[in-house]
Amino acid sequence: MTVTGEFEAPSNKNLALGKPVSASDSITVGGAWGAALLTDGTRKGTGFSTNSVANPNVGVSGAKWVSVNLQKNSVIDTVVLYPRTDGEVDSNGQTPSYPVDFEIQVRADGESQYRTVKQITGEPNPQGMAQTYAFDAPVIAKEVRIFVTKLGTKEVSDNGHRLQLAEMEVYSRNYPVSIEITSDNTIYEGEQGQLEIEAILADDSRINVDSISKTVTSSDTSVATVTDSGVINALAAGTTTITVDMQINGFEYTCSQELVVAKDTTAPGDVTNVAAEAGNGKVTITWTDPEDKDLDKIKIVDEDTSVATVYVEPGVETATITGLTNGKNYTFRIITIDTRGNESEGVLVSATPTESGTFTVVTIFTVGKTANATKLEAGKVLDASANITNNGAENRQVLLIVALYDSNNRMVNVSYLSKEVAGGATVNFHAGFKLPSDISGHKARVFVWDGKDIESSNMIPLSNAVEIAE
Ligand SMILES: [Ca+2]
Ligand SMILES: [Ca+2]
Repeated sequence: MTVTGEFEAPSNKNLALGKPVSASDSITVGGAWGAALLTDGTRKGTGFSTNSVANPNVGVSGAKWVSVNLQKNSVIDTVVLYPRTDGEVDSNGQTPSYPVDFEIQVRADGESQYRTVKQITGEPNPQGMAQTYAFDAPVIAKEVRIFVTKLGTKEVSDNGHRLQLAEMEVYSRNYPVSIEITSDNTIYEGEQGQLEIEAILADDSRINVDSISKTVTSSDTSVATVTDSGVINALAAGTTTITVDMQINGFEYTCSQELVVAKDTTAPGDVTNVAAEAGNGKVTITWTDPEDKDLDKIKIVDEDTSVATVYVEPGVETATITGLTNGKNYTFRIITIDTRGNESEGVLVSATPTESGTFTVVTIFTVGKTANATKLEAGKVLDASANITNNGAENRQVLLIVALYDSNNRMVNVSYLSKEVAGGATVNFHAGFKLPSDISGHKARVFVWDGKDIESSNMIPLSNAVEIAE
């Protein structure tokens, strides 16, 4: 048995045939001229024609153009233009109205601007012969436009110059032979991926064909689903086959790829730049998050498990742990967790909350005759006017202290007042002393200590310390 059939070679398919035509302007003369005649398959005789202009140098602003809409994104690399061959000639007996300076421009679906793929200047008279224009490389395009800035010679009997063509054809000479999925074939559970597809051309080069419409399916949608635009949602660990079916230039192409959805067992990186600042019954921890994209939470765990675990969202990079016991050393482990629950080893940080935030000290210093002094002066009298506020609710018996320290940080002079300060109250404390003749490396501090007198004080600071130095 003999089977005969006709196969159209992809490289010989005229993609413009029968497709809609638009133009800067065109004339219609029944049976002779009209825009539709540019793609009607008749390569001889009359065809498409613009109106006439007196000056053939129309430039960009007056450009004459004609465009074929291929109606879907296609892979193209060649345009063939057929001049009119109806016997009319110019004054030299040559073909009239064939463009001289022009660009071949293309536009893909969704693009607002045409882009130039070939520029032709000073095109010689075609003398009735078809002219082939091959691009440097194949492109994806839906519309193909001939954009003319200089028109050809005028027909003897015509009033002016026109753009006239008997036919326009568009080809994919270096045509797609097959398609291939080029995106990763492994994706983590819970993640989203984007399928990427390339066409392999007759000369083994490749072109990305993501912008050409396609049907994409997943053989096991419990493992991963995929949309026709190629968005993969990896749902559960396992294997599925992704199949792409697409039409390029009217021919069917298909390819499949096994996609592995893997469980993510890698924890995010640990936090960095960790610091802890102790407060009254609290510790404030700061850090820098790791860069991991799947970072879900920061978990702060007390190593003694005496404090409830705290969870912090990425980007916050700070947490204040409250309700802590003053004087007790706490060690916290700062752990990073990803969206799959993988936890990092963690980073340890320690701090001891103190009551130092119970009182607030605001002091104005006077040194000699200098009010609002900012530095000590040898032999002068230092006077500190301190406003001391009890931030707590309880009345407290405390020491209000002005102390002078030498360069070895030894207390060399001190004035203090033992006082009960009511909860919420502010007291003014005025104290001072004459500074020694040598004050190198000295500093004076104003602060609050726990206790009734210097001898019995446990020296636990209850306030900030205000300082003035040499
Ligand atoms: Ca035609
Ligand atoms: Ca991970």
